Amino acid sequence: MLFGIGQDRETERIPVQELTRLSSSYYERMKKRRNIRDFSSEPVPAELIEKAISAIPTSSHYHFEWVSDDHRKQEIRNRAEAEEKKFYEERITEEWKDVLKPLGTNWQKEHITDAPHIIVPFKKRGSENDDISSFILTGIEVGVFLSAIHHGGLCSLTHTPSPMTFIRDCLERPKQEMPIVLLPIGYPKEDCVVPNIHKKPINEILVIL
Ligand code: IYR
Repeated sequence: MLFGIGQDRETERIPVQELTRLSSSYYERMKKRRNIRDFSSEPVPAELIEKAISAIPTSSHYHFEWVSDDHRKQEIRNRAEAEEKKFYEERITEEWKDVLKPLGTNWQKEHITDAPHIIVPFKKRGSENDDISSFILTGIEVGVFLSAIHHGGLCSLTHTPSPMTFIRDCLERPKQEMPIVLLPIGYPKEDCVVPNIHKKPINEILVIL
């Protein structure tokens, strides 16, 4: 049988009032998600990360690598900092300087070794035609993962060293896989602060026709 009702498919029609409550509660929770850069080295329950990975839809477009080993994290940090140093000291444009100013970032990337875990999603390269869609699909999977991580009370950072192909070599992944983002996961340091920036109001990002 190719199709079935699916034991794991949500089939129950939830009353609208309850749906409204659930969606407001999701919104209230998600609006508190922030990228953090100051991670505590305190261990986090591995099952929270496992559950968040399990929440991602299964697909053949991606591979996730989970790094907790201190030596590997140090190696990734050294290589990321070498790339970022070139970016901040040589390649940065005036436009990028303006974008990054409120974030206060620089080439130093303590979060890679401070955070107890690093997750690296890889997009698997297919034929030329499906390359863009597999980027998009992997991005969607990363979004589901980040939402689940936040829901589980953990913090994350979407770090995109550029270029980041070195991560593939550090983790000995095959050439047809492209790392798309580096995600430190953990608890915030006690004195962790985030930039005082706000999400755009919905009417600035949405047009209803
Ligand atoms: N890769 C640099 C610059 C940078 C890029 C993005 I997209 C950010 O959201 C923040 C910084 C860095 O990580 O410092």
